[in-house]
Amino acid sequence: MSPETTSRSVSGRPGWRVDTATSWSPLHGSLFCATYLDLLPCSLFYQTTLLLQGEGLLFCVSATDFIAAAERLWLNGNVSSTFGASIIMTLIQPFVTEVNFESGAFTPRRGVYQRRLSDMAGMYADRDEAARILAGEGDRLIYEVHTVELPVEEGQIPHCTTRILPGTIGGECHMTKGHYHARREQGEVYFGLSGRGMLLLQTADGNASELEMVAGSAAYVPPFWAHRTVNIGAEDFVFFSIWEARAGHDYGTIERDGFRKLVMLRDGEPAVVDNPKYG
Ligand code: M6P
Ligand code: ZN
Repeated sequence: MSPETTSRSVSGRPGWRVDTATSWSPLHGSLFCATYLDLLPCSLFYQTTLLLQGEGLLFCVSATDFIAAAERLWLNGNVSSTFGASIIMTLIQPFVTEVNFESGAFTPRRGVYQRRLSDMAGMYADRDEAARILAGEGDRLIYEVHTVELPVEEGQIPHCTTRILPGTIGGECHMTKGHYHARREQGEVYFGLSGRGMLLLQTADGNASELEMVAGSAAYVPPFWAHRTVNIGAEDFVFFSIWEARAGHDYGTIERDGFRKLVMLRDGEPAVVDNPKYG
């Protein structure tokens, strides 16, 4: 029996197409549902298949969604022992990126985003001073991130460089927004490329840590630790980061509570102090 096929685009994913083929399988009277996701721009390919008994519908846009849907069906007793699934993960071409240790720039240039003072004015302890700088000097660049773009899929390893410009806001050193991983059980590795920085870490249950970083420092961010980097020098602080694709960024918790510690610059030297507004 030749299956009926339908084709549709994936919202928010330009160029992606999903072809769905369904037919009644002669096996066990089950509904055979095959979903193919063809990621055209990168020549990527997923294939997911599932044998369902009785009524069932499975429509997935990623291998992760597929597993979640299959688990739900399994737990709800909608899938019998005829259940079978095969997933072919994304195959992408190997690539190399040249990294400029002073600027953090990637060649070839891939993704870049910038964060300015207006993106994070409320994160500095002295909000009045942040507002004064915005009104006078303008919207200062605080840091920029050079990224590679990879599918958000288990096994992929995103990596990027971050360049934090030197400077202070009300005496507090320029810093990144900072985040927990949405999946708290995922860690990360930072490698210092140039300048002088500090890595602030904390856990939800009260631990805090500060690690100084220079060119050549490899810092480990263990699972469950929120992390923020700070420029404590007079030059740009540039570092390289590597994490697991599905870790995700949870900014909301830090936006709400802040970090336990602040890094101030006093007579050109960093001082780590308690954040009076924490929590
Ligand atoms: C590091 C990594 C990135 C992060 C970047 C900027 O390079 O941890 O994942 O995006 O720093 O930090 P933030 O996302 O907290 O602004
Ligand atoms: Zn992270």
